[in-house]
Amino acid sequence: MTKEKALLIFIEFKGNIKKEDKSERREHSNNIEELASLIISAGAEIGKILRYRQEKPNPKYFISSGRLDNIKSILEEEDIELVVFDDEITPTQQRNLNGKLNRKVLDRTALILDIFAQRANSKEGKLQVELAQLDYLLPRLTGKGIELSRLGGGIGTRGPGETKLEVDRRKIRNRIISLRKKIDKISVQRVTQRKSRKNNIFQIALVGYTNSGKSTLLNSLTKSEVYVKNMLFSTLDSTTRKFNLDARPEVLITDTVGFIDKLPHQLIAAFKSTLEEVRISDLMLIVVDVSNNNFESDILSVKKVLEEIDVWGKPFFIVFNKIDKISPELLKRLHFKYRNALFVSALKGIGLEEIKLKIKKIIEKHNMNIKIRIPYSNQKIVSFIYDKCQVLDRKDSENGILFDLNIEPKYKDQLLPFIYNKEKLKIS
Ligand SMILES: Nc1nc2c(ncn2[C@@H]2O[C@H](COP(=O)(O)OP(=O)(O)OP(=O)(O)O)[C@@H](O)[C@H]2O)c(=O)[nH]1
Ligand SMILES: [Mg+2]
Repeated sequence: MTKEKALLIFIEFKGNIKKEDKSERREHSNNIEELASLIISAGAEIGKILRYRQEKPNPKYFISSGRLDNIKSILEEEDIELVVFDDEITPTQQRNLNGKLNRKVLDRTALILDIFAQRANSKEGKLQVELAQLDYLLPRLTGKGIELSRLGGGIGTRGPGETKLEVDRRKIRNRIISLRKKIDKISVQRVTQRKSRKNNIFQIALVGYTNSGKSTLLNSLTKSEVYVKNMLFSTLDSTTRKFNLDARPEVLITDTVGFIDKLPHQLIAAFKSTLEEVRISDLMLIVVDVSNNNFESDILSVKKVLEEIDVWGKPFFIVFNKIDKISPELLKRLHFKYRNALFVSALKGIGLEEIKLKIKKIIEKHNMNIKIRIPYSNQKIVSFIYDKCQVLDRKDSENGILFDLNIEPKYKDQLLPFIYNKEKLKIS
């Protein structure tokens, strides 16, 4: 199948840029690269890139109307069938542009939704993407039906939304309600499954910008084979693996969907249950692609999403990944600037031991250290200790077994009666 050719339109609004600010300019060129990767990840190719500056969005067409004729002739000359804007355009602007250019016109949100629609594999992933797409489509429906449908298939018309294009608003609303119900049901099943997992686990979530190397890191740390690709949003579903750390409690690590700047709110809402894995985690590893010039603004975008899903404030540390791609000088500077972060290459296996060590320390800090004495007659509690706690030391004395333990705070009450000497006062 031949690829759709896209015209990428990137508009800088004068209000947002300082004229001679180089770092801002660099950020903008990076944004163009990102939009281009989104288009390629969606399966199209870049026909042409247009970059404009304008005072503010035109209410009717988003872009200044004087440019439309020029754009129209470019579309014809270059045989381009798709127009993509980096910003979110309103349903009215989208309709007006469709009419004027006679091409499919998409914004960044539609593009991201399309990529998600192509990647969704699991039942839950598909339902979530359909929900997000319908949420996006609903305000874009006109009484006459949708302009997109008469412009054929391809990007922006694909996925679960496709067959729904002709149905009316009421039907779509009903479908949205039914999708929410289905997603909630799966989510409840997952909670039950989670409860049945042993409850003495420490859960870690890998979070970060898309393509930062989360799945690669999961694979290297747990010797798994999760799908990895140099493409945006290769992972949509969460994968949880056991992390052999020789620590108590047992550690699980979860890889999940990546974030991006201006991640559509419809997707965040629809992926609530997938993102639940992040919410229930005890620790987040924020994975950052340090070889990307824009990595500092990537961290801010990730923080924004974490705030939006209400998990900012949870313990985390930053893992700067792909250090094999940067110069030793930059690495040195970053070490100096980010003293608490770790610097790794998930691909080359550099720095993985440091990650393990840091996690172990965090778990130990999260736990409590206690010394107890158990009478020989109480075998039940001895088995409990070996099952649930980390035994640092054991001595058999005349009056019972002396344990030096690292325990999770939740087991404190069960072990409290056995604490000996002054520690007893401190802990209670
Ligand atoms: N050079 C280099 N490349 C890496 C490293 N880690 C990951 N990559 C590459 O970066 C690309 C993205 O890796 P993934 O692990 O799929 O990234 P991700 O964060 O899971 O991405 P999404 O699931 O799309 O959000 C792949 O081509 C990896 O091979 C690294 O340490 N060094
Ligand atoms: Mg991934």
